[in-house]
Amino acid sequence: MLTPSFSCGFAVIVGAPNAGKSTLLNKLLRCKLSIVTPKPQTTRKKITGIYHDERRQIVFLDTPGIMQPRQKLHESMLAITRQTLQEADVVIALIPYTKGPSGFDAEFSRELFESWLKPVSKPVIAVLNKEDLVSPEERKKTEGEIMKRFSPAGVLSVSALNGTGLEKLVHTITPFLPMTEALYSEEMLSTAPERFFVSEIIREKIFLLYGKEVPYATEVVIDEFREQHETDPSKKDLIRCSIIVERDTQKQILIGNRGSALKKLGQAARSDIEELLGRPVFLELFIKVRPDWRKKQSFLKSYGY
Ligand SMILES: Nc1nc2c(ncn2[C@@H]2O[C@H](COP(=O)(O)OP(=O)(O)OP(=O)(O)O)[C@@H](O)[C@H]2O)c(=O)[nH]1
Ligand SMILES: [Mg+2]
Repeated sequence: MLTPSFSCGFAVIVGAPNAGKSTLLNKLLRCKLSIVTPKPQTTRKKITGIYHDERRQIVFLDTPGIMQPRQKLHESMLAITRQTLQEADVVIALIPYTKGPSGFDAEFSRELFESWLKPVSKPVIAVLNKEDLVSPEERKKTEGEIMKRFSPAGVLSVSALNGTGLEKLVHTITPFLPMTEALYSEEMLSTAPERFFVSEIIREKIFLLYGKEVPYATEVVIDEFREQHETDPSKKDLIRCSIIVERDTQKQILIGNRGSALKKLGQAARSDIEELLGRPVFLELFIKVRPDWRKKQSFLKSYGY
């Protein structure tokens, strides 16, 4: 009897900020691994999510959105996206449907295919996202247009938000993966450590709770993650983190009137962290001012960029 074939490889998700890359990763994995907010440039680092089923293992890599860099932090984010593309067996070019005559951002898509994907020489599947916003006729027309202009190896539409089209996406990806056994054991959802996800949850809450300026000027660093429950189950784990901002005014905004904003942030973050870890934690947040950290190589490096 023939053994059923098994495929395993890397699918890198790239696209503009807000295209829905992180939403797609989470929906495919049925787990909230990558943070999602309505604000662009939410994701700053590579996020690994491992999809398993009986026929394949797909290591999805979510990346920072491609934009015009306006500071050193952006350059570091784009370098992460560029490096991650090198790992791909197949690239998912995620293009959201937009209102307007062409149905998608034609100019950005040309830039994506010409400047980013062509030099990488990997098979590309164009995935049109947010299909919930358009009619079936518009979908067909835009898919045809994308195929005509950029000749990807495949084109299809999904709604990362509603989960439609994802089964087809998984099937479309599979032929591009090497036929080889699984790289990771079945219970593994990611290769990143818990503390990384903890810092991302805090960043997400900052994006959701504060206005326009503060989230972009903020970084979160875990200073201490003391897993006390292992030695003494009656003790909660202790997580101490620094929230880095660029200016004192931003620190004041984060703290809010008599600490009310920071308290809200801490509560929202702790609740999600406890859900992720499946155990109660003490969360301590400290705010530090590091002038112009986004422009300084030494800071960026120490924050993992
Ligand atoms: N209507 C609709 N909205 C979606 C869909 N997918 C994502 N969104 C929304 O688009 C916004 C951005 O989603 P993200 O997943 O954070 O986008 P991203 O591409 O990861 O963005 P960056 O990390 O900033 O590059 C969020 O408000 C999502 O809820 C979709 O299929 N339909
Ligand atoms: Mg994202």
